[in-house]
Amino acid sequence: MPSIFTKIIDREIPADIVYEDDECLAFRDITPKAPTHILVIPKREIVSLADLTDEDEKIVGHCILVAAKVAHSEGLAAGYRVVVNCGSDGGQEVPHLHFHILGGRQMTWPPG
Ligand code: DGP
Repeated sequence: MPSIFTKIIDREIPADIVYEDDECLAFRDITPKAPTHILVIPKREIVSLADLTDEDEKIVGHCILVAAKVAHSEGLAAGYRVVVNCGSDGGQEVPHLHFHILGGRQMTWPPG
């Protein structure tokens, strides 16, 4: 069954898309936890970090590079955080790998 993020990729549900290429999509989070909160996802359905295989090395690197480019284009020159929640203890709610870009405020450490 397609994840809600696959429905965003397929334009079955709307999203505020800020970047797209053949391999990935970036869109604004619907419940932002920071002034800028964008999700970068691979178009290929990968459930989580724990499901990665060797063949995913390129797409994961690509998503991180896109996250850095999107952060730059969003003007996050003061810094930002990229987060991947993995599994239930990691706080992952949507079973489609995604990289959170959070910025526009001071981040705290450790995260909750
Ligand atoms: P996580 O807890 O790491 O699985 O984060 C999932 C994020 O996805 C959460 O911050 C809210 C966001 N989200 C969930 N459903 C939608 C949606 O339909 N549209 C958008 N833009 N974001 C969504």
